[in-house]
Amino acid sequence: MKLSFRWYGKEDKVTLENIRQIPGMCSIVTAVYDVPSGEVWSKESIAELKRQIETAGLRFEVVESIPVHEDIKLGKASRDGFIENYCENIRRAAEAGVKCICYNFMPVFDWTRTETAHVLPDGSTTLAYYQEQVEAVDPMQSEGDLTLPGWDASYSREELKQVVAEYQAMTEEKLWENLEYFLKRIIPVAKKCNVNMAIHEDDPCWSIFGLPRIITNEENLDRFLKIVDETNNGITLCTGSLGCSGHNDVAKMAAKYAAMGRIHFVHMRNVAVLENGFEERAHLSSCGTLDMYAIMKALYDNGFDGYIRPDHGRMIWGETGRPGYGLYDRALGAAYLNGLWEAIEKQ
Ligand code: DNO
Repeated sequence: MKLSFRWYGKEDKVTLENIRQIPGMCSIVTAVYDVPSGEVWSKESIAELKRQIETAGLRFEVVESIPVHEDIKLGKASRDGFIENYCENIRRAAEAGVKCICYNFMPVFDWTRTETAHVLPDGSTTLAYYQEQVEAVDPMQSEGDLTLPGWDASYSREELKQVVAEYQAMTEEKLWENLEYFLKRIIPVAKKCNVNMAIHEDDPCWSIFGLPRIITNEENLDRFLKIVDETNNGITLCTGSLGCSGHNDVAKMAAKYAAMGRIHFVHMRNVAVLENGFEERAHLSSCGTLDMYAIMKALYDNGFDGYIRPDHGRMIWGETGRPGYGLYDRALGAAYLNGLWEAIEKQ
């Protein structure tokens, strides 16, 4: 495994120097964040990221994410231009040495939680999703204060209403068609540039606010991988996104897709699955529902050699910052993943 860590660029309170001191660290995971979805990233911005990262003694091999413009997901006539821009971003990232690009195909809303600072019994705070709170929210109606952490803050309320409305008539099958159209155009480019594309599962892995979501379970991942049956068309195995539904056997999926050589990136995080949703927990298996050892072992036994990063951490030791993306708990997660891997390797 190649240990990696997400960094949000110069504005991130967590510095590259902090990240470099985590044992075993190999690559930074980042993106050009100041360009709207659908546009081409300037070569200068990419080169500057690479320079900063390499100066800190790290590598820049993973991009998370190049966002997919809504017109592509909606299958609008304007999609071809956005797809061409997407391909150009793949080429530019590859030129800078990037090997893996994470993205998702969730309509409008990226990862969704209802609380960003839920207090756990030990006093740490975490991200949580409670179904009754989701049901109490109507993104089309609520005013002002409704911004959840994964959402694209660049939408105004009116724009959000409009784009959600455009999805009202969309079925899952139509979304599959639009995904197919996109993949058939980007994967040949990725292949030529020697970059692995790694789709991220929908988080949570079920429909929210009536919008279709399709990258949600084993059956659908099988279908996804067959659309373009090439190594470059792979996945980000996100244990928390899949594992928040009791229906997904994450260790089984890790084994299966690693054996196929189709997992290029792993997000490792533990969740406690509850009757009415889930809470993110510390990485340690006994802190949540997932068997982190079994997942790591499944990856190891099936020859996984891609990138892996500790996913969301809790806020501990008084740290404040971007929910899920503080330093301390993610660093504890990294140390735990190192420990699991070493033990499995030496067994
Ligand atoms: C949340 C992340 C996601 C992920 C995107 C990939 O913390 O895992 O926002 O980056 O879904 O496109």
